[in-house]
Amino acid sequence: MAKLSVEEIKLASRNLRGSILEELKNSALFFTSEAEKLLKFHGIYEQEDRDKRKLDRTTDHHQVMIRAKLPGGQLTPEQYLAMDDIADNYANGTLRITTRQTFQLHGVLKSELRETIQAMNHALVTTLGACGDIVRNVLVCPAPTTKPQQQAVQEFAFTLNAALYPQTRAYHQIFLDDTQLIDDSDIIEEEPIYGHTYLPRKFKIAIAYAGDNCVDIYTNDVGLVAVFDGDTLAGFNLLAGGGMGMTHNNDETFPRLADDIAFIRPEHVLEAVTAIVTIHRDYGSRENRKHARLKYILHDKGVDWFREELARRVSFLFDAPRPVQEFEVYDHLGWHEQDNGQLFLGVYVENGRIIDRENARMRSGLRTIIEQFNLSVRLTCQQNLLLTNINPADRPAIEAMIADYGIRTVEKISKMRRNALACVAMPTCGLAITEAERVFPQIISEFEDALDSLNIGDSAITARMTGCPNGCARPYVAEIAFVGRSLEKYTVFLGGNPNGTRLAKNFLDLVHITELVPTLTPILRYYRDCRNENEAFGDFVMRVGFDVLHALVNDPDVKLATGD
Ligand code: SRM
Ligand code: SF4
Repeated sequence: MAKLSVEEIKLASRNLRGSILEELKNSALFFTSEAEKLLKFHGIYEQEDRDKRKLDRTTDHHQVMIRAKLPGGQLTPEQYLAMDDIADNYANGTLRITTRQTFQLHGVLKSELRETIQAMNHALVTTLGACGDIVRNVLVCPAPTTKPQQQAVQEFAFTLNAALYPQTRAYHQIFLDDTQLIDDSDIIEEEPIYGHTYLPRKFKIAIAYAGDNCVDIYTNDVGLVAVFDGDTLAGFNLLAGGGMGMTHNNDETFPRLADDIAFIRPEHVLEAVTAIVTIHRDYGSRENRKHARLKYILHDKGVDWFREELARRVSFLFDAPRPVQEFEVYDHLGWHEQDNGQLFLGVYVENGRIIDRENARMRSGLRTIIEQFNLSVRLTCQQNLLLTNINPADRPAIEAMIADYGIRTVEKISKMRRNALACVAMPTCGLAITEAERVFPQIISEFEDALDSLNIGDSAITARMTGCPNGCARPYVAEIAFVGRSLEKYTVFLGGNPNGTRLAKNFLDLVHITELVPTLTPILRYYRDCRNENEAFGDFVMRVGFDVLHALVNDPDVKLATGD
């Protein structure tokens, strides 16, 4: 039988039901490919442990990854502790903070999938819409605030999440409600925004405060940049058409930064964003999934067309985007005062993996601190975590516990490590061509050695690594990026800027993992000698140009205007 397209599967699925329920009841170790496609909408990816598969091809190694949907990355202490329990009871004993402010669990078995989802929902953590062709987790700057106007900005993550939530009861019926295991084929809910085939592809929204790009706003399908008049929230600069994913050797796919579209008032946010979602629904390609993101509509039809189409779909007039201050990126790590007299502590989590290792028991440490001091948690888009609402009197005790558990404080790591991001890649990601999360700490150590030997160890260069070109760690806005290309080889991108507002460019292809840092070391030396005052590495790269840098890489002794 011919394989169904994703569009056909969605259409026939009765609002994302398909055969998931029947398949959950059978004893097969994995799902059919149709069910697997629908499971994504429920926040579930079927995967295989690729390490185990390599070692033993005679045994089945299927498992699932589950992604929570946590607007703004916010968790109560109870929710954090529940997720920590679930990681032990059903998953691989780790919690993985994603680049979009939420948690993933890896290694859950099909036979325990329903129980796992139920345990999460019991803690009021849903997974519906965390993946799939739908609006994903809505990002917002996680820094805690009690200022009403700043809170209002953060609230939009919840408002948008609720308004763009799918109406289907499939999730509830399949995973949660034991009394409803009935044939519900006649019950098809209205999906007023999505329709029965949902969106052509995923759709991502982020909210930032003007001046702080901690959410990488320009890489989202829709970005909202909060603009203040004094203390009052005046409205938002609306951005559209950002995205990172590309495919090697396919020029029709490319990373793209969002365009500045308009300035809109707070009361118009919901209407404007919903209208953009419907533009994607109606104009996104249903034939070619590689060309189905909103960014390609903007690229193909142009920003003027997009503005006109948006104007046709909303009931208000919008203004031109307002000029705002330049972005910086605050990672919110370390100790900070909240504006209510309490403190928050940003904890660095290497590549987002909360795990107990021999000399650093981060998972146990965080669990104990959160439990003992009843701390709420916020996850960040840099894969870190904020412990919030800390009584200042508890600070010494928390500091002592952090030290006892071997958790590194931000003062103890280099600026380069602090800024680094890597995607999950091996062994769970089915699309990974190379390693990322598991090797990047070592690559950063090599960078640290190289920078130290050049006496520029305090350089805050932003470096990111992904195991394939899909761009899950947003590599194409980093100053240095390594993107998995073939076995142990990477494409090197250079030239993004520290505030995430410029795309990096393809600098070198097929560089072996052992050669990544040695290849770039002559450029780091040249940077040390020839940079302007306070010039960032990415800005330097763009100023001197790739021709010069290629010459340097080909012959590190080439005569350039260097100091040594
Ligand atoms: Fe991603 C697919 C992991 C953020 C672009 N991403 C995947 C899958 C599900 C692989 C798959 O389809 O089988 C990965 C699961 C790996 C695993 O084992 O856990 C995966 N993506 C991740 C996470 C966990 C990376 C991380 O290390 O944190 C991030 C989860 C975010 C979340 O909580 O929702 C993650 N993915 C991103 C981002 C960054 C962002 O959104 O800010 C991007 C680039 C932005 C964008 O969407 O353009 C991104 N992921 C992709 C793509 C390429 C999409 C495209 O337009 O071409 C894929 C492949 C696909 O969808 O076909 C993908
Ligand atoms: Fe997997 Fe590629 Fe995303 Fe990394 S960038 S998690 S390898 S899909």
